[in-house]
Amino acid sequence: MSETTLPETTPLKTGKVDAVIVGAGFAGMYMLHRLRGLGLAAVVFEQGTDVGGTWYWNRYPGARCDVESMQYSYSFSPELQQDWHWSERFSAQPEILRYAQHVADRLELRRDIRFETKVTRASFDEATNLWAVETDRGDQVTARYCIMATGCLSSARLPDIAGLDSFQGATYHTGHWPHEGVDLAGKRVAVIGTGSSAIQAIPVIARQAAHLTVFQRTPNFSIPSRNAPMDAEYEGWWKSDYEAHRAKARMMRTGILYGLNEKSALEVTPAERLAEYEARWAKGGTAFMAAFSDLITNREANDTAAEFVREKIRGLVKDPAVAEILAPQGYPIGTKRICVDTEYFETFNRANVTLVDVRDAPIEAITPTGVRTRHGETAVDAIVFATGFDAMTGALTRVDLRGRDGLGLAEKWAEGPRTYLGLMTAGFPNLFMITGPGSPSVLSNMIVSIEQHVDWLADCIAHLRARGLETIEATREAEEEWVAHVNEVADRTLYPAANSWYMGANIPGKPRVFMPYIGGVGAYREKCTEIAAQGYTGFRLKAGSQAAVAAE
Ligand code: NA7
Repeated sequence: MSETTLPETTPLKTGKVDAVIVGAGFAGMYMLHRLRGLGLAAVVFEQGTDVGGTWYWNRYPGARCDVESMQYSYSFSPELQQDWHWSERFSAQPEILRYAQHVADRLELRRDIRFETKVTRASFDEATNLWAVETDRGDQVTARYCIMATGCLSSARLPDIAGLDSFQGATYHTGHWPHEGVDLAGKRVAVIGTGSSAIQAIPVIARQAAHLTVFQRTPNFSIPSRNAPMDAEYEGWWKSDYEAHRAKARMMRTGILYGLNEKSALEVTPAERLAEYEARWAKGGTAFMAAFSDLITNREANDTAAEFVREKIRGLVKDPAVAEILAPQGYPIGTKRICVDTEYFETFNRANVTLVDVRDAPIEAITPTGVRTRHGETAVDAIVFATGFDAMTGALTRVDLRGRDGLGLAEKWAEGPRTYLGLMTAGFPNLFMITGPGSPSVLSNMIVSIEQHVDWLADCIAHLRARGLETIEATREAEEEWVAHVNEVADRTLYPAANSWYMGANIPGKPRVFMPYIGGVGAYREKCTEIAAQGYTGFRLKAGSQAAVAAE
C-alpha cells in the first residue's frame, strides 16, 4: 500500500508522495515502473518535454550509441526485448529516443512524469524523515524517498573563453542541440573539442558545411564502428536466448558481452599481437580494448595498442603533419573515453576541413566574427561547442540537496564525491543515486548498470517497507572504506594517468578524483547483492521516530 495516492490529473503543486524521482531518462523511467510495481505513488520531475534523458538532449548530427543496439536496451521485459527491432548495429540517437518513447507509451509512464520541470532543491527533514522537494514551477512535494536519476553526462559545459557572448553568429552545444535541427549547408563552421561527441559530429558536419575548422586541444583514440544495417542472423542469435546472453553480459567487466582475451599483450609474439589488433579493428567498436587483459593496467602493454592505433591514423590521414596532430600521445589508450567513429580520421582529407591544434596556442577569445588563437582569427558563421559535461557529479550538485543538519551535497563533496557503492552518501537518508559516482556507471553499458541499481533500490525499498522501517542511510565508516577501495582499484590501473573527465580534469577547480568504480560490473553486482542479502551491511536502517509517526 502506498502512503498516499497521487491525483492523476491535478497539476502537482503541493502534496505528498512516496517517492520523487528526478529525471526521466532510462534510469528514471525504469525506477518509476518498479516503484509502481511495489504499489508506491511516485512522481518524476523532468526538465525536457519528453522522456529519453541523454538521448533527448544529445541530438547533434551523427549522435550514436557506442554500445551495440542488441545490448543497449532494457532487459527487464522479455516481451519488450523480443518485440523491438533495431535497424542498425549501433543505433543512432533518433532511434534510441523512439525506443524510450515506445517504452513510455507501453508502460504508460508519462502520467506520473511532470515535464519541463526542474528540481531546484531537496532537503531532508529530520523530524519527519521526509524529503521536501521544490521545483522551478513552484511545486513543493514531500516524499519518503528522493531518487536522483539525473544521469552522468547531463550537465553540459561551455568553456570559460573570453568573448563568448560577443559572437554574432549561431552557437550550439552538442548536449543541447535544437530539436528542429540545424542547417549548416553553405556555412563556415567551427567545432571546438574532439571528444566522443565531436568525433561523431565532425564527419557529418563536414559533409554539410562550406568549410569546417576543428579546434583540437587533445587528440583522442578512436576505433571505427563498422556500423551497418542490423544483421538478421545476429539479431536472431540474441533473440533466440536473450535471457542467457544478458545474464552473461551482466557479469562482464563492462556489462557488455564481447570476446575478452585473457592473455597479456606481452606474452604473445608481435605477429600474434598485430593479428589480434587487426581483427578487432576490422570488427570495429570498443571491444578493441578487450584485445588483451592488461591494456588498462600495464603501460608497456597499453603502448602496443596505442601505437597500433596511431599507425592506423597515419595510414588514414593523407597529410603526415595533420596525421601527427591527430595521433594521440602522452596518455594511455582507453584512459580518456575510447571513441568510436564513422570515417572520422578520413574527414581530415577533405578539402573543406582544417584542423587547428590549440594545445600550445589555446583559444584566446571568441570574437564577434570567429575564433581567435595566438596565430590569428578564423572567421566562422557558426560555432559548435563539443566541450563536454561536468561529468558524474554536476547533475547532482547543481540541485541544492540538503541532508542532515542542512549539510549541502556540493559542500560535502567539495574534495570529490563520497558515496557508499555509488548508491547513497552518508548524512543523506533515503536519498538514492542511480549510477552515482563510486559505481561502474560510465565505464559500463549504462542500461545494464541502470537496471542493476534500480532493481537493487526497488528491493531495498520493499525490504524497508515490509519491516516498517522508515530510513536507510550509508554509515560514514562504510563510505570511508568504499571511497578508499574505489581509489585503490583505480590506482591499480592506468586511468589516473590521463586528464580525463573521469578524473574531473575537464572542469577548472574540480578535485582530481577518479569518480567511477573500475572493479568491474560483475564483481560490483555481486558485492551489492551480497550486502543486501546480509541485511544491508554498511547501511543504518531505522524505524520512524515517535515524532515522525505523529507527523504522519
Ligand atoms: P568530452 O569527451 O569531455 O570532450 C570535450 C572536448 O572538448 C575535449 O576534446 C576537450 O579537450 C575539448 N575542450 C573543452 N574545453 C576546451 C577549450 N577551452 N578549448 C579547446 N578544447 C576544449 O565530451 P563529449 O561530449 O565529446 O563526450 C562526453 C561523453 O559523452 C563521451 O565520453 C560519451 O560517453 C558520451 P580536452 O580533452 O579537455 O583537452
